[in-house]
Amino acid sequence: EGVQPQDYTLIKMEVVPPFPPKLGALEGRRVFLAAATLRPETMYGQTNSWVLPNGKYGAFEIDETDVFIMTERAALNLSYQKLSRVPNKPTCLVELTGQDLIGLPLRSPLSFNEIIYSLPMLNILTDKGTGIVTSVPSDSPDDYMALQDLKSKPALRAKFGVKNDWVLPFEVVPVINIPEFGEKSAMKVCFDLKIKSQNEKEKLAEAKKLTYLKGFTEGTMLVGEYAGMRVQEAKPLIRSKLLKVGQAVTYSE
Ligand code: A2H
Repeated sequence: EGVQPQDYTLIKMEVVPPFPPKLGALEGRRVFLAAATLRPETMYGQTNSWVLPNGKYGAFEIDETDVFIMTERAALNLSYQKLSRVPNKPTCLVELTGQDLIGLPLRSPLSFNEIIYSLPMLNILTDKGTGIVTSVPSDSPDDYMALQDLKSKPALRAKFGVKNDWVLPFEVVPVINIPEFGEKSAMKVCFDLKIKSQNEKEKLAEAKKLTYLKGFTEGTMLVGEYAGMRVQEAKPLIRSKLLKVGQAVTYSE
């Protein structure tokens, strides 16, 4: 954890029923993967969610109806932020591993893809955010390379039981134009830096720095309610709207 508090937006990615046997105890509840993001304005371009296959997760009671799947650490933080049925104490209904979550169909706010799937990523940190990440390959180099790896490596899909239909139909969806990098900035920067896989962490850190800063300062929205607006201006508007309609909550750590 850094010195500065980080203010995330938790995107409520709804698990589409019927639930698989592992989630059977949650039947009748509204169950969400709670994904921590710093880029709520990119949610139009979601293609999947990421989980750490051997990571430990739980299904935690947020209120009478809603259940969030995330790490226990995040559930504890949320319980101090009034997001727990029992104040200051997380209630875990089901213990889960990341592998249990792979292949869950999700309906996520603002996403042009109506149904997306939960997929494995190996670079997820369990001591940051919720341990669940929503994937926007147009604007995140990490997401772009992890999705490319799954698309191009049948053995990687097989290793984690990932079906072709959860990955192959999903293309990069343009969301933001950056003058220097175009409308698929993550793809362009990964290509320019000759990044070959999600394992090239140093190069990916460089790619992230380039796209993250330029996206915020020079990016323009291409889609959605605020198409044509600068990212700087659109970001707080999109975030507020997601919070207001109950499709997201704030989370700081
Ligand atoms: B961002 P910071 Cl489009 N492990 O969301 C690894 N990465 C995690 C994580 C975890 N436990 N929790 C969150 N993240 C990712 C969107 C996005 C993000 C875009 C572009 C850049 C970007 C879609 N993925 O992040 O270390 C989440 O991915 C680049 C920094 O707290 C979250 O925002 O600064 C970001 O990292 C938080 O990283």
